[in-house]
Amino acid sequence: MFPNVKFLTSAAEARQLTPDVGREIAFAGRSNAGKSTAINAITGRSGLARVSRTPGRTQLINFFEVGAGERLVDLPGYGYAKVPDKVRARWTALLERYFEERTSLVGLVLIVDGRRGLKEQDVIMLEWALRRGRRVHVLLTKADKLTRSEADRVLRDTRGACGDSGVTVQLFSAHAKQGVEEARGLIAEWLALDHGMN
Ligand SMILES: Nc1nc2c(ncn2[C@@H]2O[C@H](COP(=O)(O)OP(=O)(O)O)[C@@H](O)[C@H]2O)c(=O)[nH]1
Ligand SMILES: [Mg+2]
Repeated sequence: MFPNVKFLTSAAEARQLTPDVGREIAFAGRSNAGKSTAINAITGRSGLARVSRTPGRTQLINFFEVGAGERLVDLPGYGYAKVPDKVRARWTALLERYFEERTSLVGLVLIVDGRRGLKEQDVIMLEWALRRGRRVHVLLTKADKLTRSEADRVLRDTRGACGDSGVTVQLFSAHAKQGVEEARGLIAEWLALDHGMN
């Protein structure tokens, strides 16, 4: 739990990012994958990141402080078909630059709908993070919607797709409170690491 979590600021462009000091962990995923719900469950604050019924609306990078110099970052969802090409291109550039330049970024929590599995854009995010030495952990969400064998299969397939990259994968359900402690523990561990980038 992160009982002292508080909203810091939103950024629509690179110059609005919070100062690049301390440590932060980014959350990314396709629109509707369950990112806001996962952030709320992990922090233990139900209203923190809004759970949207209209995917693709949140086009901002939202920063939350969980401790002194420690942040969780809610990146805009991707994969939403109705976003105009120009908007999409601008966001791709901002996110790529964020992953390229952000020295306080220790790791990426990639939110993937367990019913869909890893998609091309998820792999792109994962590769942007890995390229600059960040840790990556995948949450396969909505596990409560999967049968045991479906859950086993998506876990195995996702781990297989990640190969020996060091990426870790777990099943997660905010609704069934499955895997929440595991995700929290990992985040606390990443925030405590001396990653030597700044
Ligand atoms: N069954 C189930 N539904 C979930 C879970 N997490 C999120 N959802 C639903 O998935 C939809 C999208 O969730 P949201 O957190 O807004 O996704 P985001 O667009 O990635 O931020 C909402 O209707 C949520 O209620 C879960 O663990 N189980
Ligand atoms: Mg959201």
